[in-house]
Amino acid sequence: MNNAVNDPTLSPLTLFGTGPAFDLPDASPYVTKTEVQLKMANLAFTKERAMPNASPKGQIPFLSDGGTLIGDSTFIRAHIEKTYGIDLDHGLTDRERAEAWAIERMIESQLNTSLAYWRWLLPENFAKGPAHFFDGAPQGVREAALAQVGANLKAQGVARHAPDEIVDLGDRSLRALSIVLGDKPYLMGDRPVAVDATAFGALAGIMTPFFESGLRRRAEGYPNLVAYVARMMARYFPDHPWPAAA
Ligand SMILES: N[C@@H](CCC(=O)N[C@@H](CS)C(=O)NCC(=O)O)C(=O)O
Repeated sequence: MNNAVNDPTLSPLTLFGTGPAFDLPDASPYVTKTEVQLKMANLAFTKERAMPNASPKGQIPFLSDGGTLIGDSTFIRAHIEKTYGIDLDHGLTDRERAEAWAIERMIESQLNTSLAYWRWLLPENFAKGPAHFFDGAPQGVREAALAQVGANLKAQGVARHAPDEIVDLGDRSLRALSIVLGDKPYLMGDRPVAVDATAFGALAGIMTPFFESGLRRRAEGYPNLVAYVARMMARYFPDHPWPAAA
């Protein structure tokens, strides 16, 4: 799939990600974020599968805009806003923009590391999920990738805690999101803005019925977050099957 990066027959905007997996529109919360932001921006794009090593930053997502590659979801957002004159936070005050940025940083620096922990370092989740990224790869690649993710999560800090501590820390972010959302349809009000894409990617990734985890159970304890994920799924991925909110 990597050679798709240079395929001139692709439309000017091509998003490279993992593709649908784990009962999600994309396995990666970051790819989901970017995919939703491209939809929010009303930009036509195609989506292709790629491995992280095809990306300029060694991670997915990355975007090709007429052959120029942009890596990292936050820089992709900045690129599309600047290049196409779009403001994904249109209508927000400076203070609301600052709050949205702080919420996004909480999700990506904290909640997503907990998501990754349960997916990769809980053996039964790894076996049914990420292990299959390496089906067909030479012997030893799967084990090396798992060791690398484990080392990354230890360096980041999350994997130094006990499992119940990781759930408790993740729950603090879930609770914060639930309180910020309140009874509004979207995090910052009546309309979805950029941070909703980030939150949706993370929360759907945590709540997918595909994986069992203590974090998923905590997330399911926030009815407004459950309804929010269902609302975002119906809006941006209307054809994707997803459990209806109670
Ligand atoms: N800061 C990056 C994070 C992206 C990220 O963590 N992507 C993961 C998949 S969910 C990845 O490509 N991991 C492979 C690696 O780090 O080697 C962004 O916002 O795009």
